[in-house]
Amino acid sequence: MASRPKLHYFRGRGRMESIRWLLAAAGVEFEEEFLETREQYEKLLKDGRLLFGQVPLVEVDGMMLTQTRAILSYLAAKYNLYGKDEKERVRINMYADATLDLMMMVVGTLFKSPAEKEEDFALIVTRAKTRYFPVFEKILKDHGEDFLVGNTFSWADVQLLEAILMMEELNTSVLSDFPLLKAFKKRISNIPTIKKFLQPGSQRQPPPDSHYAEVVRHVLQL
Ligand SMILES: N[C@@H](CCC(=O)N[C@@H](CS)C(=O)NCC(=O)O)C(=O)O
Repeated sequence: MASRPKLHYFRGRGRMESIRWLLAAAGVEFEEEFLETREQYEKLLKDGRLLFGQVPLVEVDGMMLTQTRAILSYLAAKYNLYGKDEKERVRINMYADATLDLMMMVVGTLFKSPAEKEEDFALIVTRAKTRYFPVFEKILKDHGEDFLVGNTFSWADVQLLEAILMMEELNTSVLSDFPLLKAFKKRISNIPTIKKFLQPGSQRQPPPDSHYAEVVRHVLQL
């Protein structure tokens, strides 16, 4: 039996959280090694495990994978969450890239002051409501199906739900003008693997706090 994927990252969301979501949605058990000290990070560097000197790092199938998007697309293909042909895959890529862009805006506020964060969060919510959510609402409306692509559960659905929940943490009424996204959220949240991941005690990480920011700063010597 193949060994479980092993994730190397901080004990927090950052760029690893979508990878956790995807594995959890696929029903795949994974191990995690949390970076808490500079020494752990230097060891990964010294052992040549970080191709570009950066995390996330995922050990899977005898490979040391880095670069978030590459890792996500490999796992989506491996666990059959990546459509049935090239045309479906390119749509999944577009939708997943869009939601990742949105979520990376939140990740980018980690070291900002509370006042700056508040300002950024307001802009991010506006961006979600004007650039991203109308598109996904229209996609669901136009094809009238349960999932974003090919009426089959895919990486795009997993990541859209992750992004929706993240935006709701910033503004509880962010979905008020998007009835189909509300229904989508409910539907995808009820998929058994996702439902399990949404329960307390899962490997899902909470929003970042000041301790998390301190650890990242210390480990990366920022
Ligand atoms: N394009 C890379 C960026 C990775 C990245 O910036 N990782 C940060 C931690 S979240 C890092 O390792 N920074 C250390 C550095 O750049 O030296 C990805 O998407 O994985």
